[in-house]
Amino acid sequence: MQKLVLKIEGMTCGSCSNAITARLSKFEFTENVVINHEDGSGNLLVSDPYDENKVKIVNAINQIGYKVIEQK
Ligand SMILES: [Cu+2]
Repeated sequence: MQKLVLKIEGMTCGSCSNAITARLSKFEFTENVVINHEDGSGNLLVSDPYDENKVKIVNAINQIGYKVIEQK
């Protein structure tokens, strides 16, 4: 597992962070998903293949109406 740290734009309340958490938790390659709407952060663990899975995660967030502006 590798740690993925995201900066996400567009969250305004707890429902937003819950929606992203629920979406990312559906993936079988994610663990310990923690999304915070107050500072726009996302922290999670991602299993291999890391780069490929990271793209899926970023796309999933963008598809439900938020925007990933930074990832590391
Ligand atoms: Cu909200």
